[in-house]
Amino acid sequence: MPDHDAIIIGAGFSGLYQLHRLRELGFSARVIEAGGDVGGTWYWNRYPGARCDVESIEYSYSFDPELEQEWDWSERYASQPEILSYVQHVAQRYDLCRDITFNTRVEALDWDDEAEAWTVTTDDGASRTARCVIAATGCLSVPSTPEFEGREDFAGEQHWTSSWPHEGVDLAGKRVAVIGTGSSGLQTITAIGPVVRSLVVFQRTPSYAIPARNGPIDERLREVKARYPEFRELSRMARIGMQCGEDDANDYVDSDPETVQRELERRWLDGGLCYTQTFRDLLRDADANEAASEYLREQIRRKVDDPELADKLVPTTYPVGSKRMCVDTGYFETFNHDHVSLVDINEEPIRRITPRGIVAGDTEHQVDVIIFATGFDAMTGALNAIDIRSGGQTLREKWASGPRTYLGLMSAGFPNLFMITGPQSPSVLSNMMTSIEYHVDWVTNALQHLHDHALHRMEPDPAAEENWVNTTNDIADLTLMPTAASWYMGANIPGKKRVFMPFVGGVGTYKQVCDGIATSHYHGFELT
Ligand code: NA7
Repeated sequence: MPDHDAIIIGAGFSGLYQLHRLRELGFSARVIEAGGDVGGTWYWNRYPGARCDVESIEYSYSFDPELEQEWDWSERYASQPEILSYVQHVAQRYDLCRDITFNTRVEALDWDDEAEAWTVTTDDGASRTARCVIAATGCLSVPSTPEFEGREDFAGEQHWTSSWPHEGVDLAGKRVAVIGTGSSGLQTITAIGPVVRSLVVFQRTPSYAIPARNGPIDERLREVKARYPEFRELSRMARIGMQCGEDDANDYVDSDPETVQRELERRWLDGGLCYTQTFRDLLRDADANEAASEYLREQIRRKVDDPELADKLVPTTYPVGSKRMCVDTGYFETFNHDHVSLVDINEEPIRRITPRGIVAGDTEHQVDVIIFATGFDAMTGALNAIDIRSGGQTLREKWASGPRTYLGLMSAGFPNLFMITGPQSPSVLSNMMTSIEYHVDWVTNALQHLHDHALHRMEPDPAAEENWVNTTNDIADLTLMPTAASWYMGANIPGKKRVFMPFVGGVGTYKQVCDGIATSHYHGFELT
C-alpha cells in the first residue's frame, strides 16, 4: 500500500483547499511545501507595494459561508500582508499545518505502473509513495532570472521581487535601479519612489495600466456579505471568474462613437482589470482593441508631464489585454519627480552590470541596490522543474513543444497526476480563486468517484487530449492574444516554445465543459 492516498505539492491557496477537501473524504494526504509557511505567491512576493489586482471580495475562498462572514477585508484590493494573514487564518482555522511538510522541495515524481502509485522524492533525500499526486504548484511560481553579464561583481544589494527578504530591505535614501515593468515592477516603483534618493527604471516593454481606485470597502463588503452565495455563483459563470458587468457590455462594432467613448470612460473611472471587458469583442476585433488601447495611451500622456518621457511609457507595440494588464496606484505620476528616470532598453540596451551599477548604452547608472522584477517561467515552469517520469517518458520531454493536457487537469501517460490551474485551463486569464476552487472541487469529485467504484487509476485518453489542445489553440487564434510576445505565449523565457498556454474561452464556458465531462462518466478519461 502506498504511504498516502494523495500527496499535494504546494501550500498556497490551491494546496490548502485541496488538503481540506481530501480530509473531508477521509483520504490520507500530505502537503509538501518548499517555503517555510503557507501562502505560496503571498509567502514569497513580499516586495514593497505588493498587492492583489483582483478585488478582495472576489479573491477569497467561497467554500465555507462561516469563513466568508467572519473575515473582513479592509480595502478594495488587499495588500500582500493582509492576504498572507488571511491564508494563515485559514490554515489555522482548519488545522491544516499538521499535514504539511515545510521547507521541503519536491524534486522527482516516478510512476510505478505495477503498484499504481507515485514515488515522490524531495530535496531532503526522503521519498514517499502516494496513489495520486496533485500539483498545486502555481502558475507564476518559478522566477525568471535572466542573465546579466557582471551581475556577480555588483558591490551593492540585489533583490528579486519574487523572493523578497522577510526582514524587508531598507531603501530610504538609497540609489535604486528596478529592471522590469510588469505588475511587480509597477507596484514596487510606485511604492519606493517617495522613499529612495534616486530611482532608475529599466523598461523593455511599457505596460498598459488601469487605476486601482483602491480604498476602504466597509459598505460594499456588508452588501456583498448579505448575498455572498448568489454573488459567488455569478463569479463562477463570469468570463474571467469575477464580475465585470459583462451582461451590460456591447460589441464595439455595434456601438456608435459616443457610446464607445462613454463606455471607455466609465470603465476607466471604475478602475481595475474589468477594463478588458468594456466591449465583448475587445480581445477579438482589432478596431475595438485599438480604441481601448488608444484611450489608455491618452491617459498616460495626460499623467506624465514630459511628453518625450510619456512617449516612452506609452505601449504601442501590442493590443491591450494581450499581455497581462496592470492595475496601478500612481505609477505614471512617479516619473514626474526629478529623482526618477527611465531607460528604454530598446534604445539603450543593458550591456553589463559593474561593481557600481548598470551600463545601458553608453551610460553607467550608479546605484546602491538593484531590484529585479523580471517575471516568471509561467504555467509550465513549476511542473517542468520537477523530474516527472512515467512509462519511460518525462513530462518535460512530452511538453518540449508546449504543454499538452486534457482540460488543464491531467496529461496523457501520467496517470493519477492532477494539476490545479494547469496549462490549457483559464487559470491566469481569470480570478485565480474561482479557478482554484473549481479545479480542487473537480479533482475531489473525481477521486471520490474512483473510490466509490473501487477504481485505482485515471488518465486522459490521448485522442481526447489532442482534441482539447487543438480546441484551446483554435480558440486562442480567434483572438488577438497570440499576437503579443507575452508570458502567456512563453515568450519571456529564452528557448521556450511559443504556444498560447491558457484556455481563452472563458471561465463559465470552461466550467460547463468540465461539468459535462464529469457527469458523462468522465468522458475522455480512462478509468481502471
Ligand atoms: P511580468 O509581468 O512577466 O513582468 C516582468 C517584466 O520584466 C516585464 O516588464 C519584462 O519585459 C521584464 N523583463 C523580463 N526579462 C527581462 C530582461 N532580460 N531584461 C529586461 N527586462 C526584462 O512579471 P510580474 O512579476 O511583474 O507580474 C507577474 C504577474 O503577477 C502579473 O501578471 C499578475 O498576475 C501578478 P517584457 O514585457 O517581457 O518585455
